[in-house]
Amino acid sequence: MRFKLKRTCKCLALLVTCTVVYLFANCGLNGCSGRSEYELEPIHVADTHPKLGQMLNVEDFWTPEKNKIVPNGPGSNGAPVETESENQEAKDRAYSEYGFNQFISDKISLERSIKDTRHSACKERKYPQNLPKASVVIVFHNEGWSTLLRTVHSVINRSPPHMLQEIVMVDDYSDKEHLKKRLDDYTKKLGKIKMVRTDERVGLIKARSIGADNAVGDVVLFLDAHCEANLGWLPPLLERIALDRRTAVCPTIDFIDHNTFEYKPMDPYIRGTFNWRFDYKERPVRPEEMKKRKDPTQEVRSPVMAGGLFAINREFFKELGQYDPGMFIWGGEQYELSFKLWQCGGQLENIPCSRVGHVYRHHVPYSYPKADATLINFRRVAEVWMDEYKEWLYDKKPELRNVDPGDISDRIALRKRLKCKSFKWYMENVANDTVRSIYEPLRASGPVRNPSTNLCFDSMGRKAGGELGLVTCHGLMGNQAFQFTFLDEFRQDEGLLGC
Ligand SMILES: [Mn+2]
Repeated sequence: MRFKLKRTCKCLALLVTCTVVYLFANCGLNGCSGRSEYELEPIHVADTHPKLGQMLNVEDFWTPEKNKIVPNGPGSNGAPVETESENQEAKDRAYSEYGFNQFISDKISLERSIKDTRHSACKERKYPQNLPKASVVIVFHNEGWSTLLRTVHSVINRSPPHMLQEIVMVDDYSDKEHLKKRLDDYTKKLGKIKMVRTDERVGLIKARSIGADNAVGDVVLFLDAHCEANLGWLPPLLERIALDRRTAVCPTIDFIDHNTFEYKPMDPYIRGTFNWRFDYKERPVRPEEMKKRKDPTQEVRSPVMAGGLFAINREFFKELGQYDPGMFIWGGEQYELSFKLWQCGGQLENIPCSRVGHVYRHHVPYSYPKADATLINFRRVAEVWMDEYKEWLYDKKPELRNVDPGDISDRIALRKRLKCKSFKWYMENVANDTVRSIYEPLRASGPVRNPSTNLCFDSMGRKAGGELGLVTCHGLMGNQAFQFTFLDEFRQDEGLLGC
């Protein structure tokens, strides 16, 4: 998955700092009326669904004896595993080879238990018995043994067997010995595994297309090669697609620490979006929307997917032209998919009750032969899907103007054939309250002053993620200039933060 984590983290950290300051300023110690805990009101209490058959709790879909999850041992229940100082060298080697602490991963059971991070209402909720079958597609290139196989085992152990058609593993030309015969022999014993190998390095996007072409299930479900599917993860995804074949869904992505492999829950009530430099961003559901929600299990409409983990009806995916075959390696494909989903009659949702942990790498440990791949991909997205709004992107990322997008006539023909809506429609109806830009009007800007002390918030020149200071107001803006946006964010100017 292509998270620019460092940068995202810094910006998120600053946002969190600012939000805390903002909430404290507005709500004080007595709490505020923002995001309160839901009343428990499960909506799926019926015993049968008119089309999809008997309704059951996830735990009742299959016999628990078949669930081989290992409850004890290092890392069980998602606990962190520390590296002893004498193993520092092995850890460093693992980082440079894999981009995360594969040394520690190898010490943890391939079938370890993890925390059930779902809201309690998810466990109460019932799901239909007759859901479509998923083909899980996992692309890998020189992945470590234990992270790859833990992904596979977690899918097999935590999916109702009658909902899992197969796991299509696509080896994008790995050269590590453990990913050859040893992997073939191992996965043959597991059953349900289809191994596909490319005969040259094709990159993530093409490898995923190859995976989808080899899938036969009703739904194609993409996962990264270093994930852990959590309890009950599959039915909530498949249900949404069963109810509307043009809905694509993303699980809530939990956080697996790249050093200790600790499994941590993430906020499920978030929406994916972007800025005008095409950095992927996440924004919480607005407080007024949170108040309207009746049920904590309810899906969250999302303008953009993160890209690594999602599920879609296989036929609908074909109708949408799958991944753009003119794109290279990775980067930008999540925008193409998300924009066309929305513009061409589909929709995209994040599902709070479906949880999948993902190891966020420290760095990508291998290089790609094509340095400008992401820029080409961005340019293709802009030219095909964004109409006049492409100028907003080019203003912020001027190097895109000089990139040759290649032949896009097929994609434009696809957009015409599917009678897709304009990007303006997308901006006004889908991404309307999530895209932050210099174009967005502010509610307020200027210094934040306590009149009785004449002290002002001050960034103290610290970078994103640093602590705010409180110093005498100088009235010169600079480090004391803040903005309050219509997205309820309290922040400094985006340009100053470099995010
Ligand atoms: Mn990843």
